[in-house]
Amino acid sequence: MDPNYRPQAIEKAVQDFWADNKTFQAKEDFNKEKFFCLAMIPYPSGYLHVGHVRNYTIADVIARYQHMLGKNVMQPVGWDAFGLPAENAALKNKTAPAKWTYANIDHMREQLKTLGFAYDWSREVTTCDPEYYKWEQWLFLRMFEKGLAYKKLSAVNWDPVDQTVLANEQVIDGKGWRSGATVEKREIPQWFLKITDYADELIDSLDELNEWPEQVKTMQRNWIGRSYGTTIQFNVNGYDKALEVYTTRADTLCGATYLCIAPEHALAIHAAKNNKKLQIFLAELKQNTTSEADLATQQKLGMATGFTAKHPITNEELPIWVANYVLASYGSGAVMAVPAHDERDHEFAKKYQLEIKAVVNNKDGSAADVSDKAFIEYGTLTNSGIYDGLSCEEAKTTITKALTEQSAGSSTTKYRLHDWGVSRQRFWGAPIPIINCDDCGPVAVPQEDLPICLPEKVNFTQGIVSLADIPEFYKTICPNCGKGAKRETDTFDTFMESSWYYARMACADQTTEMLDARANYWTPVDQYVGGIEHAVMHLLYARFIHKVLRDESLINTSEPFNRLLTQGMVLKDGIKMSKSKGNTVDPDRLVKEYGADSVRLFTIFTAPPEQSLEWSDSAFEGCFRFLKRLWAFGAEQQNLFENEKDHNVDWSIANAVQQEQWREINLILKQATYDFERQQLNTVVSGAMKLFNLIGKIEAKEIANNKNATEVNHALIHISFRTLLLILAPIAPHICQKLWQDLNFGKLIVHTPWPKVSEQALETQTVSLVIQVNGKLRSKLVIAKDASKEAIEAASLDDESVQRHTQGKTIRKVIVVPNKLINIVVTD
Ligand code: ANZ
Ligand code: ZN
Repeated sequence: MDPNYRPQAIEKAVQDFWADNKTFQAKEDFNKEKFFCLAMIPYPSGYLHVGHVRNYTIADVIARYQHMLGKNVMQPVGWDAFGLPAENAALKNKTAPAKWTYANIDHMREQLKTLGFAYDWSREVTTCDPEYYKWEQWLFLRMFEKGLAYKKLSAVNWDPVDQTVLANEQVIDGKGWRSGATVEKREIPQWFLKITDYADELIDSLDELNEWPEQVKTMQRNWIGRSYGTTIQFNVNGYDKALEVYTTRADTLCGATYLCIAPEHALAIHAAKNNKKLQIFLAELKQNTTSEADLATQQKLGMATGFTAKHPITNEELPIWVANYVLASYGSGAVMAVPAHDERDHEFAKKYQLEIKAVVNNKDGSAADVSDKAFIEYGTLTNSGIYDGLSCEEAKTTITKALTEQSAGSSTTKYRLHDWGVSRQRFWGAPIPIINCDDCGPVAVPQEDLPICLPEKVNFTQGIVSLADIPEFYKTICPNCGKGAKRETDTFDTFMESSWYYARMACADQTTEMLDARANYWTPVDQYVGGIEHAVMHLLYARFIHKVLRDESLINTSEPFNRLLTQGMVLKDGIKMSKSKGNTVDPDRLVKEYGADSVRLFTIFTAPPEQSLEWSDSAFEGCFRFLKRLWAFGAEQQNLFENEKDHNVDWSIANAVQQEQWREINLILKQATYDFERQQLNTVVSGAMKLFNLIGKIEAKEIANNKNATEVNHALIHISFRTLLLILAPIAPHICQKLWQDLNFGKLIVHTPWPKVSEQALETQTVSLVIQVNGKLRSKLVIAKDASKEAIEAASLDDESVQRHTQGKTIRKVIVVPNKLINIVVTD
């Protein structure tokens, strides 16, 4: 064996070996427990960055470990290939988005291959492939038929100069990214999926996802935002419709001193008809494009509408205001304002000098001070007539009941979640398979006409293109009445493609159905790995689509991902590595120079998977050196490994030191197994390094006149090196595989069963004692815990370094402090 570690040659040979043996091609096998391991597939931006490498390495380590547990593992890969960057690149380079995308995929595929991931390449999916999105269009039509997909007017960002719709990320500080023109909101008909039909299930079944990070589940719960409250109808003077408000604090009803409506509310628009000032105010608010999060903190603005409404309990007249802090899209777009007990209302009431009326006392019955800020806690009611003295909880139920009896309200559940808008006015996406007919409305494309393909020859040299610019694409006839009609020119949101690729990977070659029985065999994904930035949208949409697939009888489970790992970011000097910051490290160069195993080892060793990883050149070098030493040791001891076959060691002939080493090997193995299970992969590497140090301490040379000791040492070296290779194989698979083969351990390390911990070894009771000579530390003694005093004395006097200090001297006394130390007292 070459004593020098040459990762390039080793890795190439091992990768070829896996490919020739089709090692990672998965087959459905009902006799084995399946394990579907998947990392969120990449967007083919053109190059692999360190963040990708980390993501895919973590997943690969888990997949390989599961292989060794004897499971039937499938780890596929694919490309989330639609999206905006391809269009931007097309404009810039004057090439078609497809050409750019496929070239990137080819390049990145080769990059992935150099990292030695255990992928089943036969299941690769590419979401911009018509064979893929055909089934997405098909599923959409099933949803359309069921009423789960519908069209409604919805606002988009409109660039008045470029005459085009912009994606949110193309709007920079309210201006179009290319034209610089002020972006307007426009209402156009768009497609929506009724995810709200599944809101309750999406929230309730989070409780069953025991192997998801709590943080992700909390983010999903907040996103869905279920709240239990009361809707109350207020009769408006001089207006024929009651004003409906939604409140989670019906108990504070008697403290409502005015009502507030969103600027988009029908009553606001009605009131503005004969009110110029209000008209101008509404127009101003419309300009304001703040996000929902900022709305809560921005400065409160409002204007009275001139309308009033009757309080359902006190019969008082409450003024109705328009306010910028009321969202049109939540609840009914109207609130009853209780400035004494709601912070936003308090701020608003102070600003516009509206009445503040406290109706909740402190828990002890004393009056709450609401002069400076709202009292938002629960207590007991006051100033509320017959409800005085009730606790807030009791009052909520009692008041809601009273309102229900008066037909002035009812209890309701509200969600923050909206239906999923899937229309995009972009070119590079899957076409929505609908034909718009003036007479028949939106009509489904006949199934036999699927897929509706994106046109291939598109001229990107003149500027932004959308399907609405391509008559060859949209001109068609209505399948229903045969009249001339127009194809839908919107394309799907790219979250559509990423919502079901995991299922398609189980049967990627299926041409006659979306999913077949193999999807039921492989799904749910047992382990999903990806970034926390996908905690909500991608993971929520995929959970939704999975439930739709279930209700369409295409799949027989309710959740797509059993266990979720969200890996941390890769940082350099404390900031996120990114192209825009110019602080990236090129994984390609590292692989070429040091080999994939060093890159993988560094990635896993430097931080626990869920935490951020700080890039360090020196730590990286350290990983490379470790592998170099590992290789050199294997080469150096090649003879020993080749001749040492039998590990049926008789441990009773082993001495205490050897027994202790045997125990340590098993302890390390036990810890590593535990760490793999709890996915604390960094400490697996520390364990491997510890084990390697231990091996280095075992004497490989023949021990004179002690055949037993020599034999046991050889067996120990053999067993511990074997264990080390097995532990490390998922992380640095190439070097471990090559050593495994070259040192005659076997053929495929990934097919080797995970080593068993010897419980007997763990029970071996030894103690470690310090040996002093005249009070000075001279050596250490490992000995059986139950060794007699005489045996301890004899063993310590036998110790080599002790003898150096006792030679030629008279031994006066040997003091043994049990489990601690031995002190040998000598005089000249
Ligand atoms: C009266 C009240 C009194 C309220 C009080 C709170 C405290 P969650 O829990 O998030 O569902 N609200 C209702 N619709 C709104 C809208 N479209 N825009 C802004 N705020 C709206 O929040 C429900 C509460 O948020 C409701 O309860 C309402 O204010 C407000 F002491 O009603 B509350
Ligand atoms: Zn028609």
